[in-house]
Amino acid sequence: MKPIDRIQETAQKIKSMEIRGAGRIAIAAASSLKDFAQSVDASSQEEFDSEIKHAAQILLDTRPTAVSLSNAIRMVTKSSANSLDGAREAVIFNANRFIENSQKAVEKIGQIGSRRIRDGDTVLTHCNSLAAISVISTAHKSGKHIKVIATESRPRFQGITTIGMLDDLGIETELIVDSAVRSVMNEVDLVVVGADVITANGTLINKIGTAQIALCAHEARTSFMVAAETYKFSPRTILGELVTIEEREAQEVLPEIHRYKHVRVRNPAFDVTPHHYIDVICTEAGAIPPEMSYLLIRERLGWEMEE
Ligand code: RI2
Repeated sequence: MKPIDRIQETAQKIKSMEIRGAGRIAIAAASSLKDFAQSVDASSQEEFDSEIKHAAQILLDTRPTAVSLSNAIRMVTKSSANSLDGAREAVIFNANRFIENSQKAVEKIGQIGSRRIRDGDTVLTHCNSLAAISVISTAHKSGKHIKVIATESRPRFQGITTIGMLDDLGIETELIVDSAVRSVMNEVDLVVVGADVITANGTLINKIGTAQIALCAHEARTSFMVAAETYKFSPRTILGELVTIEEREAQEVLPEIHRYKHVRVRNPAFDVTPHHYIDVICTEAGAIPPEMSYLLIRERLGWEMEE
């Protein structure tokens, strides 16, 4: 298979959600760019740079919301090399560093976030987030007895992946339909969710249904935690850019849609949770109030976003 075909293959897997989860798509993009840099033919640095740019664009065009993808690609392709070999090595080095840091970040988030879970707590989670599961599993491994309530997360049922992972770890779970969140909220001590994007003012963009859960938690005075690596924060929102919410195909919600003449299915994959419903964002750089997102972006992700 040609190097660019392997990029196309990874892009297709990200698009179809065979590879999914904001962190996992970022790692997949980094690792496929590394593989591409190692194998693509180029006779000059200019040619190599333009091949990498082309490959990066194919990966970027897969899913429009998760900023992890564009942050990962920016971090992996950034280089000040002035030779062909140097440019190749830079991509390989950056990709390895990104993947390693990202795995370490999930571990660190687990250590930080799990301090907020007490022995005997009931934790509610939505969708399937490795960062959120790290918080839960670290609490469990430290000997705290916890119960997890997981939503199904229609239409793609990522909640089933979550209960499978927690079950393998020996953690007791209860599965609920998404609309049962209010019915159980009074039994919940803490909600923990992941993030697809966090904006400069601490607004969260995450799996559809998250905003309703946050609203419920707020009304019930239940703590709401976001677990997110720092590369889930969006530098472009400092420049005023709005986050695009991915709208996926109708068949995910209603496979028999072709039977109806006057029905349109709406299938936004993500929704927007205002920062005042969020108690804390646990990152590998520490637990921060959402209002500190602007500073975190400046400090960790920089300003130069024009490229
Ligand atoms: P981690 C997922 O998106 C969910 O919205 C989840 O909360 C988020 O990515 C973060 O997941 P999707 O790919 O990076 O299922 O924490 O649409 O694993």
